[in-house]
Amino acid sequence: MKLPTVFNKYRADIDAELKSVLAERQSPLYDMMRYHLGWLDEKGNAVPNPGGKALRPTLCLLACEAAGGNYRQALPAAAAVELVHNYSLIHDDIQDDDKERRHRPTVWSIWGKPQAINAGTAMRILANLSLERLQKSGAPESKRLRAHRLIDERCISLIEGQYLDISFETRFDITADDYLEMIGKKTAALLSCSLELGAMMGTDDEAVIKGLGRFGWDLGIAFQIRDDILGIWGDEGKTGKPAGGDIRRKKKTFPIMWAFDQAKGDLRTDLLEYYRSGDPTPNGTAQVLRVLEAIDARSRAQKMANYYTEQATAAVKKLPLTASSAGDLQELLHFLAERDF
Ligand code: GRG
Repeated sequence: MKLPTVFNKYRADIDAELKSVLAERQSPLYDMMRYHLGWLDEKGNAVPNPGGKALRPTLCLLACEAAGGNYRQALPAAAAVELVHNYSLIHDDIQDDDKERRHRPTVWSIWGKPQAINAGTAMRILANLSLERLQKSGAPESKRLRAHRLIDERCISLIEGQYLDISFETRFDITADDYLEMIGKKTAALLSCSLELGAMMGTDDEAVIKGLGRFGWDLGIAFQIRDDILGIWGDEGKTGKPAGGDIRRKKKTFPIMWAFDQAKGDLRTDLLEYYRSGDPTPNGTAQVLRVLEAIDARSRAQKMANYYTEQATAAVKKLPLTASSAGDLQELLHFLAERDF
């Protein structure tokens, strides 16, 4: 499965904008960021590494065009959401003790946790400074302030979502609503924000801004459920994350939440035995995989992702969007809910 071509459409502009946000900053602190973003290797040499997919800035610029705007005006907002996303990844890798991301050692595993916290936190602040550039790209003051508020609100959601995610690791009573609240905050909030910001830069029509935000929310839920599927059954070579990693870390992802809801008798006993025990073992992982198979958790999770894909489509169907961008948004949505990496 390949990335849809829309990911290439704005990539050069996104990278150029991100590079210019970091341009005047020479301390090695910023080289940790450049490493994480895939521009440098750990010794500071330039490398041709794609880093991440740049999903959030792509959605931001697409939303701006879909709303009838010139995507260049939204570039500072696109860079801001990518910086927020990457800040959250640097901190998430520290919190989860993950040694690899995007097929490379994580920032903390090279420079240590204290310096990685510095790099992540400074990156979060750079997102605010990037938004300041909206002024130069022609956005009125009111929209710049609104963009700041929206980013701050969604960042708080992100952290609340991360809080819930970590607190769920030791709980066995997570309901579907609890799970949806957690992924709404952890994942959908920033994706929705990316589209809302782009739409705001493209139009004053509140129905379009809200509609694209809603699309982003539902897309975010579908995206996270697919991520949960990959976190258990994904191919390590493709995802860059260890197979079964979410089971070892005792994450309450969709399939596991569903298993706690559905598994009865011996299946439930096996599940509880693993999740109540101390250190995860390969046998324990196999035991959980058997339970998941018995209750058909994988197809149930995919059905749920497909449901949110349909909801996302419904959210934008009636909006007056530019036809080609609306088509690109649909293509992206389906890719995200069905991807294998
Ligand atoms: C603020 C510490 C802190 C955490 C916030 C967002 C988050 C919570 C943690 C990041 C890790 C995580 C599991 C996020 C969920 C969303 C997700 C699946 C991120 C991966 O996004 P991609 O696929 O990544 O867009 P690339 O590598 O392409 O940029």
